[in-house]
Amino acid sequence: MEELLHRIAHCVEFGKINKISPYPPDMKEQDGADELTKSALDKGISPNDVLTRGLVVGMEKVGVKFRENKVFVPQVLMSAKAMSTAMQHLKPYFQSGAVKRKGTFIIGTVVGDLHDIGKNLVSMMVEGNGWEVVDLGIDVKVEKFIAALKEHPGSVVGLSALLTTTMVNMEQIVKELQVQVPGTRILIGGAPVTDEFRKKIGADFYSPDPQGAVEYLNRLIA
Ligand code: B1M
Repeated sequence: MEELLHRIAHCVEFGKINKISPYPPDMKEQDGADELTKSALDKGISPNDVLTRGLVVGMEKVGVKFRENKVFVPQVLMSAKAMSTAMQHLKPYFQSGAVKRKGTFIIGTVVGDLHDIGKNLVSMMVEGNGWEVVDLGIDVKVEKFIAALKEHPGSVVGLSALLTTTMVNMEQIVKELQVQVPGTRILIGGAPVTDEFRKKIGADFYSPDPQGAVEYLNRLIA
């Protein structure tokens, strides 16, 4: 069992989706996250173990390597693809409640801003870490965050901005959320954002990268 979970983690870490996937070249024609996850479940390994001791372990390793500039965006995207392909096998267990998500994370790029590459990476890493992610997309107004919070009470909110002209919109969103849905935890990020700015606008946490976002969320439920 340990060996199989280790292989699943390895496939996610190196972005090996399935047997026919040519990437990475040194794993050509080997089973990928897809086949190994199915095989683990068929062998009776619990879906929770497959998730937390296999898939999530691989995704965490990628997050740390990305933070340390040891891998880059394309590798993270391949890992996320391997993860999401494997997750299809776990879907029925999530639906039946046999596997529980850690919590819900609502994320969006703030109003006026159309950049979504960084936001998508955060979204994928958080999802790959066992959280349910509600991705509201780009150019998101405060009303949409509030509506999502009403639908998913108690969720943590993530705001992304890439422009100096739109990071100021974060302030308005944070203030409004604090009034409309008090107690909501708000995490912010994006290239021009800093911790100093976070303090100024009263958000709860700033992360410069996806792994920091994952670690913050996991600390909240520890
Ligand atoms: Co735009 N753009 N862009 N752009 N664009 C930048 C951001 C810019 C720095 C380019 C430049 O001038 N050198 C500049 C901003 C200047 C500033 O305000 N300081 C700029 C500009 C000016 C513009 C336009 C105004 C250009 C124009 O039309 N005149 C326009 C604005 C449109 C709008 O949003 N209203 C515009 C448009 C675009 C495109 C649509 C063409 C395209 C976006 C496509 C897309 O996202 N689907 C685009 C792109 C691609 C860029 C650059 C080249 C790349 C951004 C990116 O994706 N980086 C960028 C220049 C650059 O960075 N070299 C630029 C990769 C990504 C992985 O990093 O998004 O920083 P990043 O995300 C990181 C972290 O920041 C963090 O994690 C991610 C992974 O490490 N992170 C979070 C992000 N969100 C987080 C949330 C968190 C936590 C961490 O918690 C919630």
